[in-house]
Amino acid sequence: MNNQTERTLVLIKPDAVQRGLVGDIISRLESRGLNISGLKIIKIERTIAEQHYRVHKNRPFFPKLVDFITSSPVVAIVFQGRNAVEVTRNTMGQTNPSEATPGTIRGDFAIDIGRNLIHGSDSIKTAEEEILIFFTGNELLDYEMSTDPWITEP
Ligand code: IDP
Ligand code: MG
Repeated sequence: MNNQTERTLVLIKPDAVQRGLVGDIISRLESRGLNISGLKIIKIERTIAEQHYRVHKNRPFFPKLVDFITSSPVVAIVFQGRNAVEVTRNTMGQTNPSEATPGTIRGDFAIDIGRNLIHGSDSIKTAEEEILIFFTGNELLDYEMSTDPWITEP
């Protein structure tokens, strides 16, 4: 990874998996030029969900959020690329899908804040912490794509 390359954690949430939107969501992020460094389908344990969402533990929606994210499998992905954190957040759209811009994942496929399809890390620091919750080092690959020079100016 060069010094402009970042990694970010994406969770394709249970609603998106159940609605058959996994391929579409991956495709949107892949098409922007992010590369998949790690990927797996998992059922999140309650203690892991509580750790992942610990910043929200005093919010009224916390119990329902943990119930939801542990209710059915999620697809966990580490995307890698230039400005991966910001690019992923912009592609996801606003937290509340009712306010999300059309053209974003949430703006095109969702209407309810409790069913907003996708998680993406909100900073480089958060990304580093969240990736460690879901992936071990040997599950993450750092590799060149022949298209890289056509995506980012070297
Ligand atoms: P983010 O997913 O866009 O980063 P956060 O503020 O980090 O949004 O909230 C984490 C998740 O908690 C959201 O994606 C959403 O599923 C849920 N959430 C946030 N705010 C509310 C709320 O006011 N009511 C219900 N669920 C919420
Ligand atoms: Mg967040």
